Amino acid sequence: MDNTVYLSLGSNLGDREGYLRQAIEFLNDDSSISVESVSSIYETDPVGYIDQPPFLNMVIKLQTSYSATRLLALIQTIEHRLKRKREIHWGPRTVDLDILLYNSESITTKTLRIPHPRMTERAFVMIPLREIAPDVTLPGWQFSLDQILSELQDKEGVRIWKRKNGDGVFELFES
Ligand code: PH2
Ligand code: MG
Ligand code: MG
Repeated sequence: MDNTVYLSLGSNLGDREGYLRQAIEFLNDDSSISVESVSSIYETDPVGYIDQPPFLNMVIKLQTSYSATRLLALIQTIEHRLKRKREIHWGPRTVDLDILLYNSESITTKTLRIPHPRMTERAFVMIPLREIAPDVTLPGWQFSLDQILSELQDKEGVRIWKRKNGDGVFELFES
C-alpha cells in the first residue's frame, strides 16, 4: 500500500454528513486501501453552478496498492452505491469523490487527470487539503498551498462545519 493519495469529498443532497461517512467507510473496508487521515468538515457555497444547496466538503489522505485508474473505478462504484445520479453538470449530488493527488505523479488518460485540473482554483478543496497536508507539493506547481490559497477569492464561502478534534480517522464521526 505504498501509494499516497488525497481525495476530495463533497455532498449537497440528503444526509450530507452520512454520505461522507459512508464513502470513507466503503473506502476503508477495501483491503487494498487504508484511510490515514481526514480533515474537518466544511460547509461551502456552491461553485460553478450556484443555484443549488450548500455543500459539505472535506479532504482525506489514504494509502493504497491500487493504480490511479483502478482507484477511480472503485470511487465510481462507491458513488453509484451512494445513489449518485448525474443529472446536471456540476449540479447537486449525494456524493462526489475526486482524486486530487496520486503520489507526486502527473497523470492524463481519457477519463482521469491528476492533479485534479481545477483543484487550485477551489478554496473548498485547498482549505481542507492544507489542514491535513500543509507542506504537500503539487506536481507542475512551484507554489506552496499557502501561496496558492492567498490568491483565491472565494475563501469566505468555506466555513468550518464540524471541526476535527483528534488524530484518529473516525472520531470525527463518533461524537
Ligand atoms: N463540486 C462541484 C461544483 N461545485 N461547489 C462546492 N462548494 N463544493 C463542491 O464539491 C462542488 C462545487 C463539481 O464537482
Ligand atoms: Mg467528481
Ligand atoms: Mg467534483
